[in-house]
Amino acid sequence: MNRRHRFILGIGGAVLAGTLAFACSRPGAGNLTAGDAASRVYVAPGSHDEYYAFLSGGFNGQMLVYGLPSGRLLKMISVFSQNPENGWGYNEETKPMLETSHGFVPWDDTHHPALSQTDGIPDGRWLFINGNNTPRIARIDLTTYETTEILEIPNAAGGHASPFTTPSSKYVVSATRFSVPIPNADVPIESYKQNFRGTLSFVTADKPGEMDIAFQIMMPGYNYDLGRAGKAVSDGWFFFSTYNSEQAYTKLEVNASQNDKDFVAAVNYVRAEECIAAGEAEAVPANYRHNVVDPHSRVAVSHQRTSVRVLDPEDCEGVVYLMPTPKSPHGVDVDPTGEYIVAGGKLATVIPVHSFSRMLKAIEDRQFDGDIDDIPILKYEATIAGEVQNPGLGPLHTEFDANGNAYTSMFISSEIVKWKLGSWEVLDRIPVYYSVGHLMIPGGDSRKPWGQYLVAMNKITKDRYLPTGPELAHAAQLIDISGNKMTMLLDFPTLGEPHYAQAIPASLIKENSLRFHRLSDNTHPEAVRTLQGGGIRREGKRVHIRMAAIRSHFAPDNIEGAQVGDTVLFHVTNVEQDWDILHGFAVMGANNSELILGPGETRTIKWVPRTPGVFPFYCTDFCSALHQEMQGYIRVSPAGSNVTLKANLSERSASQVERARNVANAGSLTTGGR
Ligand code: RUQ
Ligand code: CUA
Repeated sequence: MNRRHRFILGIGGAVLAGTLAFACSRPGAGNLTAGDAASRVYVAPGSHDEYYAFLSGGFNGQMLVYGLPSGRLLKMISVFSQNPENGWGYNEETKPMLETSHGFVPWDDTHHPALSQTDGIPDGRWLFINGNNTPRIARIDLTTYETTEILEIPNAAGGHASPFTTPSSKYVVSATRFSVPIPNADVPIESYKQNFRGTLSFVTADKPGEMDIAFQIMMPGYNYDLGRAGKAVSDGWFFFSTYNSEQAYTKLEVNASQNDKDFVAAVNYVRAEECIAAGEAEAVPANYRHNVVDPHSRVAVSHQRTSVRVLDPEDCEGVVYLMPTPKSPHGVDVDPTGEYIVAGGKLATVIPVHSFSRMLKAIEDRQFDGDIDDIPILKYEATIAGEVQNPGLGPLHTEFDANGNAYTSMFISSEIVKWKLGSWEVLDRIPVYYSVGHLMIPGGDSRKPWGQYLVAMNKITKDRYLPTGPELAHAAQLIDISGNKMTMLLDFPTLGEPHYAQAIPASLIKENSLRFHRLSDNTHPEAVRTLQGGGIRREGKRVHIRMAAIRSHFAPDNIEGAQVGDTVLFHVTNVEQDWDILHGFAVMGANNSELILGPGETRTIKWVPRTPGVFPFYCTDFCSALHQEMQGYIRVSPAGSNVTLKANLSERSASQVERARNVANAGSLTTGGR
């Protein structure tokens, strides 16, 4: 038995013997790469990748930017987790971004990146990402590759089916994974059936800085797993998968796997808008935060919100229907035409595909099988378009190419299966290593797939890389889907657990990338614009130091008069106006991280010195040949001392500064004012 087979036995312990026979007899297992795979992912030194790929960071709470086809990691964008690498959530400007109704929450679990869309096609303006644990949605601006806005989702617990955008980016959504008492209350857990409910939140997304809950729809107390907007023919609808229609609250592994079918909830959000306009929604008290970065000062503010509009389907006929779907569905995906709604029943032996036009007809003909909380249940036979037979085991997620093909990830049998929309026949399959969760095709969730590549995001890594102890990097794999047969091109390790990803041709967005922040637009109240612009002042027990950073100097760089018991705030401005010239700032003993300062940006670090002495600070980003000279001292005296407050400002003339900068730059590339 080879390693792969042993592995399948390991993970599939609960799976029947027939399963194993199937997995072991598949042709092609072990055929890792085809002929010229290396040259197809080779991006020569100095050349750029064809695609930006955005992979969520899972339990690291961040977003990762990769180039495809090389699989090179380009950046980690800080979102929900504090990041000492750049001071996100440590510096005073960004701390408000991590405020929630539970206080400061410096971590979350990111799952599903969603590119903004225009007319159902990714447009690369923004990227949205959900926080799964303390439900939140963040907006990342794809000119700065920074998080600019975070909205907390009230009346929810576990923001898993999120954010997934509508074709015009009018809304992104968040459905509660865990049903809870709404509003949350101290009730016995055994009262689940009476007291626990779910919510589907529609969040306005097309106005940067103004994200808000447009409305929530109250739902039965199930678990809501994933969602996709309708598009083209089904524009105006949203589809959510649910499981645990058993409403179990203990040992869900068994108790939530009883029913033969759970549901895909089809939500007509245009109808919801009508009902709300007619006054059918109720304004319910809620406590949640909206955090937003001011684009000019780059200082974040956290706003408290106190109410949310909730719509009960009882008061809005036609807003939600339930489509029975086998069995504990996970993914729900809509094909590029908007006609087919594909579910991934983790425990199902087929891939069920619903038809949007049949669904409309079934609604018209009232082909119902009763209702739940006034939500009609449609007859399975009335909405189903077809079932893919023998696709493999553990279907989870489906994406599409531009030629009418669908690709589904199979968790248990560790493979990607390609099948035809309409005829439902399996066309090809390729093993992946191991236990694939999501897959991603650039544009493969949109009206216009770019196709070409598929990324499999595998949950288990085992022997794919050099071992690094019990915890291994996660294993993504790049597959060429441009031909009839899929070909494995590349393994590339990822950080955290990248559940899902998005990708867009680099040519569409790379020119939008910002090179520096204009100092003249910097409205930060403590910004300095020149080397002489800094200073020091005392406000009671707070000492404010305004400081400029430039190659290769801080101004001021000698500070005296701070005392034990003071809170010292270093407001540092990087006064460079040049691409990729960053400075850092760190002071010894700070219970904090460093600062990293983009060109033209002001950041503040808070330091509470505990003992008298002289403490160095220095630049942490190797900015020039004289980077090691970029340092200074702050003197701290005992409380009540009479040492006067003093900060030396640069006495260097402009020409001296210029000379120092030329020395610093000697031999390195500068990019001028491009
Ligand atoms: S999930 S492996 Cu968090 Cu999207 Cu499906
Ligand atoms: Cu500035 Cu190193």
